[in-house]
Amino acid sequence: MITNLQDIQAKLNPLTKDTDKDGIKDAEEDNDSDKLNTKEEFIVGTNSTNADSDKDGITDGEEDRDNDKIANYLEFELGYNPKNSDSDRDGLKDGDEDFDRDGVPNSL
Ligand SMILES: [Ca+2]
Ligand SMILES: [Ca+2]
Ligand SMILES: [Ca+2]
Ligand SMILES: [Ca+2]
Repeated sequence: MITNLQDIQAKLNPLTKDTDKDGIKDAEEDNDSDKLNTKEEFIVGTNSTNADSDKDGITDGEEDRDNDKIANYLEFELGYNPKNSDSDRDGLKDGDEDFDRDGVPNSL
């Protein structure tokens, strides 16, 4: 049996090389400058060579795939799940969580 994680890692395996030899692995490259690297685009399900995969004028990084008021690229930065509006399943949406505990929700 193959788990989702193993599946993802297997597909990413070829991306561990550094094709353009700039010191950044292919998986970490952001080829289309949409704030998501290749690995992140793979996780979100967007095109790593197109900054606006669905052509709606919003770049893949700025899209909010799970409608939790946090842009995809920020979800990765904060360690949230870009495909789950409540990553820690505590009933509070990621955008309503207060990551840095400054009394202001993430989305503001
Ligand atoms: Ca993209
Ligand atoms: Ca878009
Ligand atoms: Ca989320
Ligand atoms: Ca939560």
